[in-house]
Amino acid sequence: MAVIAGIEFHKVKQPLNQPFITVLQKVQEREVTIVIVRDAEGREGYGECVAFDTPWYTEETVTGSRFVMEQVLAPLLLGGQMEHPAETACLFSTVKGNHMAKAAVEMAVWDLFAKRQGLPLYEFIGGVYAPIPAGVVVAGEMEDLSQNIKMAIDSGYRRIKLKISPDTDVALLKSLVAANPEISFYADANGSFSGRALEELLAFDQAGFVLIEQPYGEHEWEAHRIARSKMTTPICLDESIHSLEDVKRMAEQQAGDVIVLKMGRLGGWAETLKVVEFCRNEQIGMWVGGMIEFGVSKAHNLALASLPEVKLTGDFSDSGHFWQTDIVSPEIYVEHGKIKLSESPGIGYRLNI
Ligand code: OSB
Ligand code: MG
Repeated sequence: MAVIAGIEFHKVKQPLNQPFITVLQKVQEREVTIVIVRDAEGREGYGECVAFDTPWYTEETVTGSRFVMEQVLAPLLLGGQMEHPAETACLFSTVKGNHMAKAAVEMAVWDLFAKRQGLPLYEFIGGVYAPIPAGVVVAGEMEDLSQNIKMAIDSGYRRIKLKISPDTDVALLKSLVAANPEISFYADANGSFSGRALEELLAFDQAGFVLIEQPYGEHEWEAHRIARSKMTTPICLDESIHSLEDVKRMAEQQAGDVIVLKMGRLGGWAETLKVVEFCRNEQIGMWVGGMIEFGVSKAHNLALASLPEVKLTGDFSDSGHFWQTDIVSPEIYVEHGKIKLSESPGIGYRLNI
């Protein structure tokens, strides 16, 4: 039994080393909220809220999620007796939506419980100790594309995700993919083929991508079903997947082959673990997505990627990719294309804020 005796929120804001450009937004600076929960013995658990400044990726925002965490979720959490961190999601069940806010608080509680048991988080959730393959998203200026790919490869990355849209030069991408046969390339459209002719998407089918992520809008199930039936490249859904129900819908409607796990979008550890179990049983491919996040969120993501069912390489760049200095120590770093799991209790990283 544990009591959550305290909760704190800290603003973290840093410029990115390089702008991160998608069809949805150009991100040059990142603000997140770090959540710290405490038990009666003074142990701490850490979470990170990955909502953006404005609602361009999901409806949530930094300001709105901070309000929900502080004024709505914290009172539901504080003071109650808990036997398992999965109970957090039950405490929040009367609050609609706000998945990123819920996930951040939940993450902190799961970290705290793992630390109470003296277990690394990956072990607490049933993961396996193994180096996690790194993956980077090249999303800078178009004219720097070849150079950025080369730099990623030189840094040891063997999985590279490129952002695509109907305006992308397919021939250029094809040649870059063909020139680097040792690299797994993913393509992410962030819904940009919405309302466009199917042929525009089909032009990317023979480009050599391992998968194409979210060609259409989050609610465009039928468009995804049609694309999947016409393409050989697997379709992967990101923005469409907010819950286990959405994954079931994808399976029923044959609207995709693979999903991106993002704890913030799914509402936290409890829902994410249900999704992982469903996907394992249905043989739906999974990988862990990134949110231009700091080390706290990344450490939770690394634990998630340690589950043997999560077989595809995720968006795992090192601390230095986005940040001058990360907020965790030690920093997260990539060695020979892999990231080591921390064996310290909980997320296994100290917080420097
Ligand atoms: O669509 O996967 C996405 C970042 C922010 C919002 C949405 C997405 C992304 C990324 C991952 O592409 C970037 C990363 O953190 O490595
Ligand atoms: Mg995506």
